Amino acid sequence: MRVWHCGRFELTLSRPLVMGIVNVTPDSFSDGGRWEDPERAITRARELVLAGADIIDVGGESTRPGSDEVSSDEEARRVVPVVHALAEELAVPISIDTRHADVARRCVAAGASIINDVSGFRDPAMVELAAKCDTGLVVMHMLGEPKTMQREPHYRDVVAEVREYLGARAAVLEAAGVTRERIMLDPGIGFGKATAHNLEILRALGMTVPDGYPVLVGASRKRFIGELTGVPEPQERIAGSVAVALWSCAAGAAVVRVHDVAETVQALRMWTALGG
Ligand code: HH2
Repeated sequence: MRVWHCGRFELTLSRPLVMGIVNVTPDSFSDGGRWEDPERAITRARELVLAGADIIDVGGESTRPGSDEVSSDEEARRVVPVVHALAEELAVPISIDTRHADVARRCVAAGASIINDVSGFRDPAMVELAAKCDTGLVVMHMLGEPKTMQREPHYRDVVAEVREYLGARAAVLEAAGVTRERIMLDPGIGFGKATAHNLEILRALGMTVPDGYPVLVGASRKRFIGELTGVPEPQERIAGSVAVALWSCAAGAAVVRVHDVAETVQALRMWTALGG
């Protein structure tokens, strides 16, 4: 049985897992400002677990296209109390969505069981931290930086380039002493990718990572869904997001990262009942 080792949690990957998003930010693209207050963030996480989330992903910096980087101190101020409270209270692993080693370190000390780094552990300090702790790791592909990544992203072969990048990042982590059972790879939907690139990735999902690694897909409410369906408001892209989550699971995704947990869990339960 395949497992994902995440600190004190051993997650079985026999069915797709649902990672519920809690953005403790003023400016996230689809829910900025809604859960910024720590008490509201904690209440939101409780709701997502009741709705069936297997993992809670806490973020304190928006990485939407064009966003500015937040200082580590400000990011930590937003997320550490929330991670601490949730890790104490909830029976599911808490993931910290950060590209800053200092923030990740403080969150792991506060009880986080997963480090989710959208910059793919490019920072050597992140690799060092990963080697020192025992958390699960989400290693994502991003072309460039959030500030500029959507300025005409260009690839020779997006699927091959994402796979090469993710394989190289996993090799760096493993050379530093990280075991493979801790690693989850993510092609990074919308991170330096035009709509056509996102579609190519989703159509060939299994080819975007080297053999043997589990895949996480985060497509929830993203811009390409709005573009393809003509829905400008991110909060109104739920059906499109559920469709992409189901597609991803059918294509072998081990984890889907979503805002709308109840709807995704309901759809996945039907899909499983039908033999998916
Ligand atoms: N997408 C976002 C943030 N973190 N992490 C992973 N592993 N994969 C993703 O696709 C991913 C991610 C962007 O979504 P969101 O958190 O809702 O928005 P924002 O960055 O504006 O806070």
